[in-house]
Amino acid sequence: MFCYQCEETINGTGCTVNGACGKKGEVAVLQDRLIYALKGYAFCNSRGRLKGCADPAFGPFVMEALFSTLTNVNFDAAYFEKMITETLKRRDTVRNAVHNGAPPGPGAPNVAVITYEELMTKTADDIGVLATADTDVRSLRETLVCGLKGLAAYGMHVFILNAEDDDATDAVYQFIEKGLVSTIDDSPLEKPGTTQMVALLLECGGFGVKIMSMLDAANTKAYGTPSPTAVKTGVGKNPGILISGHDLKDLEMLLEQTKGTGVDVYTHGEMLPAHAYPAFRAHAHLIGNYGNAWHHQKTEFESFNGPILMTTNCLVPPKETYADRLYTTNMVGYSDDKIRVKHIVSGTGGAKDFTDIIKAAKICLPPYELENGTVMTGFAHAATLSVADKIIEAVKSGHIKKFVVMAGCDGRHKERSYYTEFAQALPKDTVILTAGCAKYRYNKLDLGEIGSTGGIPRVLDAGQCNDCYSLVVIALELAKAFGVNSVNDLPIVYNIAWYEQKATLVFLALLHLGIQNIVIGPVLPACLSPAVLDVLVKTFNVSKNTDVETDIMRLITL
Ligand code: FSO
Ligand code: SF4
Repeated sequence: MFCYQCEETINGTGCTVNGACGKKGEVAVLQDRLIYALKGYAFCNSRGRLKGCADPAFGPFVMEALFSTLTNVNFDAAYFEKMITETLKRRDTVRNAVHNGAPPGPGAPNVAVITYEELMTKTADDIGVLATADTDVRSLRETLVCGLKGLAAYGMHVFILNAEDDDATDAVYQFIEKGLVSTIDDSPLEKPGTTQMVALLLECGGFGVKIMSMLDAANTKAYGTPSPTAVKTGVGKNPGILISGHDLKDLEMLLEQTKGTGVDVYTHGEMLPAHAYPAFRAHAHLIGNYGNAWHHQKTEFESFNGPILMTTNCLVPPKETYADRLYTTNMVGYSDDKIRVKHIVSGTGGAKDFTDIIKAAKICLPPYELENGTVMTGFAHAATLSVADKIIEAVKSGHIKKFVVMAGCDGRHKERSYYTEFAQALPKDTVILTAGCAKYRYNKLDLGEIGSTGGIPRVLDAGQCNDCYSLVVIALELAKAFGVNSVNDLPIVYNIAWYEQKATLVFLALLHLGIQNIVIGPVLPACLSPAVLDVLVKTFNVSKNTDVETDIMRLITL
């Protein structure tokens, strides 16, 4: 196997035997085969589009398949075998339609004709990341594939909420198709700096902005406008179900089905911002948020005592002590030699039956209390901009000197303590704007409020990682209010933490918006070759974080 799609990749270069995330080599090569099959499906569908016979279900299927290959989503070999079979079946249907049932000509690329049996003999060297020999072309292709995975993940949430806007959604699907096809185009490519591939990366970022805005609108339409909310971190006396991941529709269905059962519901990890939506707050049995970011789950799932529903990433291979209380849904899955995690399937119209989980919860002990306080969330764009006057006044009067965007992901490497220390070291006239699970490194610190104005907390959590969109809206509105031409002229700096491929998409989205001087860490993505990185440095002045003192000096003091 060879996988270097996430921050944890071994030695900063690539996982080659098993993944640091727990993904087995066998599953990694199945994921490579699925991606290869998807490229063939995209190729044939692009031909079908020209002839008016494209597969109308291409978009949702490809999004689900791409999402399943994101870090910490699916560890189940059988799932990938099924998806490869289905992808090839769909590819053949559309290819046959293109050729009116005739066999493809001798010039057809291998991705368009390879059979299941042939594909299952292919190794990572044949069809995976390293199959592209040129390191810069490989870098551009794999960065794009990571961006497409992020796009697919957010697109899937829009799809699940039935919030697709036909034209916009179709443009996203066509871009995913174009992006996948671009990775099998072996015609001579120009070198980075002027290549079409760099343009494609920025185009991917543009679609990232679009899909995050659609998801923002979909969430607000379905669940109301988020507002600042103090979420309890303690526990009640009833047994509970813990829901993790990003899927708000699953939370909606779970809350409905647990009503009046005596079973409480708690959020975990990236589900924390759900508490800020009026539709969820209305449920008295949604008690609070249990625990911290995803990588603490081995201890937190154990002490929770009740069932856990994992709706998206980030799943860590479970311990046997709680594996029988763990359930997956959507494209999440886990199985190994000893454990097969139970999976909840979708029925008609996406309906799910959580009866088994609720039944299991009833015989569990209440959660063991880990802490007992509150944590704030809900500073999405509408809430933050409703106090724009106060914020603008605080900037003008010098009470706020800088906004520091510290969005992104948390992770388990010990260097991540940098983010806690950086937040603590920031001067008191700075405000942290955050989204994503990166917030857990500082959202429980008492960093206080802004000087004399009061009422503006120094950490404003906009929500899940896709709610980075809110941070963009806030920046654009502040630019208007201050009458500057570009968000780069605002007193906003970026110190982003990344872990997986949704963060790659968010990063590309920021570049698409022309944001300069972004600092990322705790390491640079391994997929960036020196030449591609050089383009990003020269065009956007992107850099890696260093140490707290140096970064405070260069981002805040100077
Ligand atoms: Fe975190 Fe995991 Fe939301 Fe990611 S839970 S790391 S960027 O999957 O998706 O922020
Ligand atoms: Fe390694 Fe990350 Fe790939 Fe897992 S997802 S195999 S940790 S690079």
